[in-house]
Amino acid sequence: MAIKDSRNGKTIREYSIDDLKDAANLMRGYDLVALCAAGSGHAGGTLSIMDIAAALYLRVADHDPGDPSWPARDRIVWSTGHKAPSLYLGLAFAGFCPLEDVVLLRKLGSAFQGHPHWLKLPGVEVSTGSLGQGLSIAVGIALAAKLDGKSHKTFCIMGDGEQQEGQVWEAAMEAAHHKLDNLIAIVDCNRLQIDGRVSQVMNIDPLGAKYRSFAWEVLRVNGHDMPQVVAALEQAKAGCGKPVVILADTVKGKGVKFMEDIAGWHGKAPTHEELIRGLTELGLTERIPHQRLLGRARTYQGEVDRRLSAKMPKFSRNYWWNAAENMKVKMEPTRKGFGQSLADNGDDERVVCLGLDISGSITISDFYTAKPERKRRWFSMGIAEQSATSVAAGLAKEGKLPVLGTYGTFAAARNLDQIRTSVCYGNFNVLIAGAHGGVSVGPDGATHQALEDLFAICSLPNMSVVVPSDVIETRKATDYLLLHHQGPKYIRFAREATPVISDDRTPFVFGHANVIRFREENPIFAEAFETLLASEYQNENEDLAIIACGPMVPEAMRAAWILKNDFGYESRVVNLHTLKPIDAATIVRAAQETSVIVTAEEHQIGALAWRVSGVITATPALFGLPVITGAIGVNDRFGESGAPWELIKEFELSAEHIAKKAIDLMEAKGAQKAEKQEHSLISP
Ligand SMILES: Cc1ncc(C[n+]2csc(CCOP(=O)(O)OP(=O)(O)O)c2C)c(N)n1
Repeated sequence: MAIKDSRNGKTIREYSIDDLKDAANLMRGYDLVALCAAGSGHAGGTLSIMDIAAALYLRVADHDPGDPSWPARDRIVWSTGHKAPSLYLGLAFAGFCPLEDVVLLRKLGSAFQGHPHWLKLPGVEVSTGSLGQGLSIAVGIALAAKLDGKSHKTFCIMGDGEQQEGQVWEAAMEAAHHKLDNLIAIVDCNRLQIDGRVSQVMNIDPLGAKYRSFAWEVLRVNGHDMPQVVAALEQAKAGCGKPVVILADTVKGKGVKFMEDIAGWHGKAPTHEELIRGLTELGLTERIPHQRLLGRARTYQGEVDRRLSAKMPKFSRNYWWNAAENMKVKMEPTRKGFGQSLADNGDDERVVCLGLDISGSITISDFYTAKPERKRRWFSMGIAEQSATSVAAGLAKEGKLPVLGTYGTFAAARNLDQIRTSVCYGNFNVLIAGAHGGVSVGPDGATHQALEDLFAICSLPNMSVVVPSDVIETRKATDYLLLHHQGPKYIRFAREATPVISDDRTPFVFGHANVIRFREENPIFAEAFETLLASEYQNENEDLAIIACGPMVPEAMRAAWILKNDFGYESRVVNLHTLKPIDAATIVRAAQETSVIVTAEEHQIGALAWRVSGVITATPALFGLPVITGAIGVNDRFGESGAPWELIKEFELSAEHIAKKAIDLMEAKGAQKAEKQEHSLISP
């Protein structure tokens, strides 16, 4: 059992227990370097699982680094996708990829995505990141092995917080029902998750008894005692006629004292100074060439910067955010406006908030932070988006005003049927926050970048949808949706700090767009523009309209500035913050009065673009009128790891791309006009 040459069955290298201990220690050191170079990632959970990763990849699993898809290999599924660096280091130490490449973790274009993607790196068995799915995939792989009469084993690594996902238990039932004695689950029981102790966020104990009652064999080990870990893995691999789960007691942040057992180190990377402290504790400052590795990461980053800069549309000057002496803008994350509103309005006894283990980051915990007495109306649901959605429907049924939120992908896709049937069909007053929308989530990568949520959500009858453009508008939108709007409602906001383009006086009327016009350059970006409620706006015969939502509104404004300054074009920027119900009148006016429309959304193209096109094509007043349209958005592609603003450039979502699209459309408009004139000259 080990790393093999599949051509002749020979073991490439034998690892003794001491070798494994040493490898695990080194892997911890390389992990810290990679996280430090990335500037983000998950220190706590990667350190807690490292002994198991070393034992599995270097001694217990049969696999061949020279032939990653060797059919007889054991399969290892990382359901706990955020521990990807431990997977990468397992592969690197086993020889699947160069060890020094792992330092490219989370960088744009790197094989070492924030969450594992099997199509990018040989040896990665499946793509994961949305918790709770891996055990089901492992059941499928194990079933296939049974069908094909193969004897390899399937391992599945999960977290203890992850046990809160209902799908884990569906898979556990399936594994026992189908007598999958070739399936071995491993749970990293470090007793912490994002919001705190697992026992407090959503108790999963007694975990062993639960698996036993599901007809699994249960082994319990100290996950940092290498002989115990190896013995348990080997015992499980030998088989016992049932699926086996190894519950490994571990310490989050293991090996680095200042990280150990601290929830705050869940999703945090060490600074350079912390890296050196960590490596010193691990006794690795001399053994790991950390400076050279960090240099390699910087060189790679330099190449990324050059490539992105080369692909950006060019104008007479650099119009990027805060690049000029004037037009300065303040940046603040839109999500903060959500928390501010919950803090402001939470005294209403009807308001109840549901925590989904990402509460600080999406600011939903601001509901009770300054007013602990509100905690009785705070329900921690653990990592269980589907059930929480239906629970919210139940609360609403009884007259409460429930609020729940998590990453947009998990708040609007994973639980879509629950939103559809429990919430929308019953027309309940549930406010769902799709946080961290768009590619600007950054280095977590594709699995965490909600790019399709608005398609499904906007299609649901009874649902209202708001995508506010900045932190202030997010607060106003939440104020309205929370207390005044009847029925299901979805608010989508971003993670990254984005330009603040409004103030308290700026109008926000649900269902009614704003028109924003560039007037003249100003020391303050927002003051260079005038914003009016669309229904109060008088036509100024602009050349084109840019219809945008969310943080693409500031980009559209910047595009209007570029278009005026470099090309003399006047643009009508429409902030279509309410996607549903859509402000058809404002769209129709923009089409009639400008005849050129660019849409801009941080989403797969269509949530905004097709809804706008739908209004245009269905409006009799526009029949036969030439309306030229173009769309800026993600073009039928999954997201990627990278820095937020890099991804805005990579996915062509910046003001520069909007301006370029507008120029192309203006050329088309000019060509159409010329053709018409020619026609009228020829045919008297
Ligand atoms: C479906 C889903 N919901 C939420 C998240 C966000 N998330 C990432 S890690 C994590 C906590 C995981 O806790 P645990 O399984 O205990 O892992 P560990 O503490 O060992 O890192 C959460 C909620 C996610 N990745 N997937």
